[in-house]
Amino acid sequence: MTDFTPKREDKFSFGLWTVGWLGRDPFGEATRSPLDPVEAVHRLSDLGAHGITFHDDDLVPFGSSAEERSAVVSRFRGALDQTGLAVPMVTTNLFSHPVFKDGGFTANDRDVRRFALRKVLRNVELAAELGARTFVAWGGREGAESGAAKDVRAALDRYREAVDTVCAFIKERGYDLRLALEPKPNEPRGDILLPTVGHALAFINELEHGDIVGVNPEVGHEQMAGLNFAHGIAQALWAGKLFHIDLNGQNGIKYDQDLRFGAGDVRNAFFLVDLLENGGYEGPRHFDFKPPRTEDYDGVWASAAGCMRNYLILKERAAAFRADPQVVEAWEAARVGELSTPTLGAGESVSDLLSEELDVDAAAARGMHFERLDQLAMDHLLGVR
Ligand code: GLT
Ligand code: MN
Ligand code: MN
Repeated sequence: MTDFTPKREDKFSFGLWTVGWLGRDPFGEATRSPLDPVEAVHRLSDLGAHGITFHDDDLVPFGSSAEERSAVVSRFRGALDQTGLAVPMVTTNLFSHPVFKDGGFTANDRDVRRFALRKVLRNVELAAELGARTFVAWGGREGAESGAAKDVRAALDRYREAVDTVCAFIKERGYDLRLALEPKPNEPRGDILLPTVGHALAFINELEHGDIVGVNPEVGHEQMAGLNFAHGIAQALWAGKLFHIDLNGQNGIKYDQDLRFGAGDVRNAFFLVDLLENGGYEGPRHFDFKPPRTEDYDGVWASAAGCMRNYLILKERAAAFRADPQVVEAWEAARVGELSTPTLGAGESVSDLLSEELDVDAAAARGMHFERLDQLAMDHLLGVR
């Protein structure tokens, strides 16, 4: 057993907007004072994180001049150089300013769409300059409250046009950058376009430059829609499209809670970590959470440390589960491995299949032994094995 101390090679990263969230919500004012991005870099580095991510506006306030921007970026870069913290991902804020009240890429107002695209292209340059490999696009304002106000098919045309334009720009400049779309079902819009991992994957298939577009699913966003997050992640991995991930906690179908990782559905978190560790995902383990507004900065850093600690605990529990001989036996009994055998044998024809008979009563009577296997998983998760 380890002491669950995070190390750089664990590839943990945090959004500047997470530890920097001031606690402002629709019902109340900020409960914390602003956090200097340079301080965030140092604190995260001390906690053992590997990277920090940000929206353009988290680092460089909206409307800054070119001089102000370069002063802020060079000060931030100084902190990165001093600590060795990386910037694995950068994203653009197309949701806070009132100009984006009807969206960025899919706003009905064409001037706004053109402004949004310029804002993203400029931020792509900054991402490349800081060595980011992933560029996230969360379209929180791309949606509607009213069925009459949005032509969804036209909006998807414009969404596709924007994403393809950004990707063509990335390729033209030769940047080593891929785009990751982040789905969310609702909030802040009544209904958001590309609401789930499945919708985003289908959208990517319609793109001209889909080869460099994948997804950045967030735990709570799929769970807000009542979906099984680990299943969504498995499908994204299966499609070769899991470019990045937002880890946090959510308790069921309600507002976006953004709890620290592990604080929501812990069973799903266990199977998720098992999948990430064994399913070929090699990207950052990125936390997108909001330290509750009850906390002062001590609580913020305790919350950030808790995200990483919970991931490492679940990783250790998943490894113990897989190494348990009784689990191996229970897997066998549950025929888990049998699902990897193709349904038709090599060279077998459909007529061979049609000529075969099954004793359906005998097959129907066979128990699947899933409960024993699941209880072993619970025992490991709860730490009693
Ligand atoms: C915003 C949202 C997150 C996204 C961020 C990236 S911004 O905080 O709630 O889920 O990942 O744009
Ligand atoms: Mn997110
Ligand atoms: Mn969220």
